[in-house]
Amino acid sequence: MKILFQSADADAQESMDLLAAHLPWARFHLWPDGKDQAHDVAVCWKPPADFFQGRGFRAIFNMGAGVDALLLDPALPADTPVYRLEDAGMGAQMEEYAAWAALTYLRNFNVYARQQKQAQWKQLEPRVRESFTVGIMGLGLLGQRVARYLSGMGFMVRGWNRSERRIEGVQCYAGEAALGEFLAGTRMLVCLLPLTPATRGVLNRELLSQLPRGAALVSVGRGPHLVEEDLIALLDAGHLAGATLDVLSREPLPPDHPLWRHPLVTITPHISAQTLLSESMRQIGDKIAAFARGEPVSGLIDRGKGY
Ligand code: NDP
Ligand code: OXD
Repeated sequence: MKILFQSADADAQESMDLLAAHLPWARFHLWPDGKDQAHDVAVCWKPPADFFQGRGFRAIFNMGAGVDALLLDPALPADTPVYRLEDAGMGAQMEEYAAWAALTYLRNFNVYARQQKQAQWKQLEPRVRESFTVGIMGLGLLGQRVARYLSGMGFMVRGWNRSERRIEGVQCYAGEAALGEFLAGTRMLVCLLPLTPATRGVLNRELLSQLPRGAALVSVGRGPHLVEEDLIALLDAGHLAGATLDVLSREPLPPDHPLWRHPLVTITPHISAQTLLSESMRQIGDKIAAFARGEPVSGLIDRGKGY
């Protein structure tokens, strides 16, 4: 089997070497080496415009959970199966990130950080996590992990998803009709949806206004879910108390973007769940080995749904 390996990240060679160690029987090229040869399989992350042109891959393995950028590539062959990373060490990180945000908003640590800048010594009313409800949009692999983790910590947790879910300790809502009820009781909203035509711009003024006054937003899915000017307007109006944004409409976020300096906004550079090379390459190695044996491979993207 011949594998064309491409990564926009600096550690492309290291990643490919790790994968090659799992698949000693395969032959590898690191893009753009071997670009004029035929390959059976592509392993890629943020491929350049000419990566798919005229290449008859039998399968494509995405080195990430989200495939939104890949599916927008006009040269992506329509009938070639695309597989994504499933958790691969990202779930534990997402749990930590959501827990950090939940504790921050529960205990007003963001407010105390602002107060410190003004040498202000002022205690706020205490709150307990049993009455602080975290709502998670998207109960897929990562959303379910976050839901279970926060529920285990003692937070009230609810989740909203396209299809019905049953998760112990988590109040589950499904479909558009249940969205309003889900939002009305959510103090901290975590977005873990994939980016698709149906979810682009979903975090807009209309939706965020349905959260109770004083709620917070944690955006960790993809930047284009959020209409950033709507968020700023709701923060400035006092409807939302804070936003923790790990994904932005433009990454890196330009230095002059108003979100950088907004007092109620915390920004991290797309690190809520980073790719762990060793776990990711082991998983992709297992997927390619199963594919080579003609066995079913998990993590297949449904092109119709867009994730
Ligand atoms: P999954 O595909 O496992 O889960 C997606 C979930 O979203 C599914 O439960 C799906 O519902 C639900 N969903 C999809 N569309 C809609 C919709 N229109 N309305 C309601 N629910 C919907 O993905 P993962 O959990 O693995 O990852 C989620 C996203 O997290 C990724 O797509 C990626 O964008 C982002 N991500 C961000 C990272 C970061 O560092 N910031 C790291 C990794 C991922 P159903 O069950 O019905 O299909
Ligand atoms: C992913 C990501 O989708 O890192 O895997 O954002």
